[in-house]
Amino acid sequence: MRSCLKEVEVFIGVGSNLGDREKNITQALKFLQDTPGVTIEKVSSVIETEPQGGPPQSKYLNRVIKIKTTCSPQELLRVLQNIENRLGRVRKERFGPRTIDLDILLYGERTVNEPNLKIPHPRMWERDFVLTPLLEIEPGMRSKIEEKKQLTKRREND
Ligand code: A4P
Ligand code: MG
Repeated sequence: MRSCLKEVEVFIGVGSNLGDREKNITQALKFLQDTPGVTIEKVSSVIETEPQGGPPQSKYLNRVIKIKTTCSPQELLRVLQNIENRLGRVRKERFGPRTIDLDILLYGERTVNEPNLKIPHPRMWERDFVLTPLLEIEPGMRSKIEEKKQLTKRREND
């Protein structure tokens, strides 16, 4: 049964580097828009980015969106994975090329640390392909982003 939750602001990272990348992203947003309990609030510009990590692969298109949702974190993960599957996502190798990748970046102020779900997304603070579009749609997050970036850099240098 669907849990009765109040609406929460959530940021989602969207990436594609296989097939018709723009079409994949547009279709993913349409599926998300059609999901009960999900309202798309803001959509960043699309940026083309060099792949980070994984095997040699082609460039990504990335964007970040802000939604409001009554879905719990686990329900939202299922919704996103269902959309990835509908768009033909095949999971072969970690960080490998993909028609679409939908990651939950932030879910309100909540921290989730479950085997299949970590929020905030563990690698978001070191990724410009996430932070640049996030800042575009949520400029109020600048100081939080700077603080987290510094923390990540310090940890890397330790
Ligand atoms: N999972 C845990 N936490 C989350 C979360 N917050 N949101 C689990 C979504 N999923 C989460 O993901 C693997 C597992 O992560 C899922 O089963 C879920 O239970 P996946 O999407 O199946 O596989 P993946 O994407 O290859 O792994 P992962 O760890 O999600 O990779 P990333 O960190 O998403 O990195 N370079 C550029 N320029 N642009 C990109 O978009 N993306 C990646 C993928 C690498 N390099 C990139 C880009
Ligand atoms: Mg992913």
